[in-house]
Amino acid sequence: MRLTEFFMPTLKENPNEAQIVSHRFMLRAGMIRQSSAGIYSWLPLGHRVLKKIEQIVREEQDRAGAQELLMPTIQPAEIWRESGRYDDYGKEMLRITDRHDRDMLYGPTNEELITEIFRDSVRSYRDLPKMLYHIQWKFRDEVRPRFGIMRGREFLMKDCYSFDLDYDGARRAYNRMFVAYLRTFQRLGLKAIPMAADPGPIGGDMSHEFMILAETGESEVACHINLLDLDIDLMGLDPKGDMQSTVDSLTSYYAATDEKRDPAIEAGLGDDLTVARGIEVGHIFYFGTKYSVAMNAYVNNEKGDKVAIEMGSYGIGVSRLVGGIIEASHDDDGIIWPEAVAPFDAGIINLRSGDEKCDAASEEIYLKLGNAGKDALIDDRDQRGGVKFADMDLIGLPWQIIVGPRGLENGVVELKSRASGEREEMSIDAALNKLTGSVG
Ligand code: 5CA
Repeated sequence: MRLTEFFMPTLKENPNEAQIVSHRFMLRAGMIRQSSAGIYSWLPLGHRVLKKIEQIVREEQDRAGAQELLMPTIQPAEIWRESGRYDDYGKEMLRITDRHDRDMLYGPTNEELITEIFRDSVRSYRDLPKMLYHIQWKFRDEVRPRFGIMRGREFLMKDCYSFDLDYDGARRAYNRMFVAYLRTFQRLGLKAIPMAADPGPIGGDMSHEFMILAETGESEVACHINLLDLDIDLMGLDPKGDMQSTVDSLTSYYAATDEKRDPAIEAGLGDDLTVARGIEVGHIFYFGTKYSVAMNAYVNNEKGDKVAIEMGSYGIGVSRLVGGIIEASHDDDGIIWPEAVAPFDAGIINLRSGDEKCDAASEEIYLKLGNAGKDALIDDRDQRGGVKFADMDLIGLPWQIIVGPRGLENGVVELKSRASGEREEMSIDAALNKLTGSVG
């Protein structure tokens, strides 16, 4: 992609409305644009990151054995009346009336809809277990939408639902998602700590929130310091195996979100306690038969008895993660994207656009990176070097290749790592080699 063609409306000034660093950088880098309070458009740079995160989330859900489907954003009120949540949900639910005067709503979550789909199609224990998920926009008319896409009114969520015959099955599904979440966040370059949580309006009696620690987190959380750098080999685990021992070892340490904190335990921990602020990037729930009983979702078991399906639900804040990653990975100059979610793999800074040699070298690097499957952004604007450096640092691509007339005379370009700030002069081939593992 060429910067002269790319739609990336950056801002020079810090926007007044942005109170936290992720919101500020997302607006300045032209990743998002506010449409109304808590509702955003995703511009191309932001959209690329959102899609990359979504894809990693999807791969880990698939790997855990969940199947993707897509439910609508608009739901009928009827099923929420069945579960009893139509009134409970209060003002957070955006209620809509269609032309036939039917009560509809913009879904804040999908327990009812998935339970309806499931009960209408499944009769026998042979159809269990199942895990179904989708990645879809949700709407919650939050009292205080803030921090940009971190607490939006419209936001993208991955929500998965598990269906099992009994408690043991449901527990296996919960554990599998628990580990899939840790893997997902690890691949996103994040350290997310599972913490005992309050299930809130979703209900149920077992729930964990996955928190990334950051000063700008919305809530105060506390945990045993050992959780801060626990090193468990998640990648080697059988994704569909029994995860109980892994989950047990992770939950054996004290870790609690604000509603679940226990002053007595915390006093006992002494220096082993860390209190910090956290951003909730995922939340998993086991709620047994809460929805299946209310909505009549039963199957026949092996003996022919009718039993209510055991369920759980598992959410990841996909759009919130974009902000969460920036909160966890930035410096004063801008974003530092982990490679897995960077909007482009590398930026090519052509220090003298219009100069035949600089243009040719930049093009060569761009083409060869593309041939090797790497996505690059060339800054081919007619701008001063300082502007180009600042913008490239702001948008945070992991690598910068700086092409200038003086370097080219000596047959070299500069390769800069955004994370470490280290710059190294090398030949074009050596730079390509370093980024792709082979000369294009
Ligand atoms: N049905 C369950 C799980 S599928 C559910 O709705 N859980 S939740 O309420 O905890 O939401 C799941 C995740 O969505 C949260 O962990 C959070 O990361 C994200 N999320 C929730 N509200 C917002 C919001 N207003 N803006 C951005 N992300 C949000």
